[in-house]
Amino acid sequence: MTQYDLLIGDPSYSSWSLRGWLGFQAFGIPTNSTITRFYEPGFHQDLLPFAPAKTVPVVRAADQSLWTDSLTIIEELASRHPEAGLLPADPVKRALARSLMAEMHSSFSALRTECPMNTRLAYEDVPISDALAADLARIDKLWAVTEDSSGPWLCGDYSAADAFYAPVAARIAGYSLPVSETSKKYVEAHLTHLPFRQFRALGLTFPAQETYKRDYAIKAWPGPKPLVATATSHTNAVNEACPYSGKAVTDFLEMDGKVYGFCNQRCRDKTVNDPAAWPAFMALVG
Ligand SMILES: N[C@@H](CCC(=O)N[C@@H](CS)C(=O)NCC(=O)O)C(=O)O
Repeated sequence: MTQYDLLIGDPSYSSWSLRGWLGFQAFGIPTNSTITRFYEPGFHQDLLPFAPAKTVPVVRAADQSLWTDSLTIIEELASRHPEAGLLPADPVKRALARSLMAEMHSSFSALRTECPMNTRLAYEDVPISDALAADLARIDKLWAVTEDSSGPWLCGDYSAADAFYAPVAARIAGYSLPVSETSKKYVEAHLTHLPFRQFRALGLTFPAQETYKRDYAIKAWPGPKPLVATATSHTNAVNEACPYSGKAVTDFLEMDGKVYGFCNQRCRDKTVNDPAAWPAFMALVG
């Protein structure tokens, strides 16, 4: 039994949900996640068990505490699971991580409004307003800390600060926004980060919502090109148990001439969308 029930919005569009979801997924903390969709009648119904929350992400913990904001989710997880490494152990880096998260939480309104997250599509030739240019200049300044870091991340190892900036990276990639070479490398690190790819692959299992589409020239998504896999009606799978749940297989995909089974359609489809994003599936492929 998981200790946490997490409700998130559509993974293609819900940037705050990406932050909350990464707090669990990128740090190996199990959760029972449910996805709800905006602009659909079920949204308010799905929120009821989390009352009085009115936005996602939101968590109900086994102790019945309610975490109604992505910053609260990250801070609660960091307090309850210090071993998971959401925040750096080093006090100087931890203060930096917290400062970066707080600034993300309270700033960048031009970027948020003008470039809503949409990981289904990438655009080019997007107009840059003065306010957006100012947000991007500030982001370049903040992300310059990666020049002193041993790896690609903001505070040493991947931390909650990086989870917080994942949707910013998705927007910069998706709208081809002009940033420094250092920032480009940081965006690239997010695009290849497996939990980020998993969230995107999960989003692609839902139908697109037109309201998020913008009228700019479309280009290919700039992340790694997924391996080629297709859903199939063939049932001669190499595995009897689903790589994710261990349950009996009912839905199938074909890759490199072999058939693999899953215990439900969504898990099959998220794997079709980016097979290499899912280590449990790739372990089966060998
Ligand atoms: N500050 C909140 C913002 C949450 C938020 O605005 N979530 C959006 C989805 S990305 C939402 O639930 N919108 C639905 C609504 O406002 O009705 C957080 O960090 O979690």
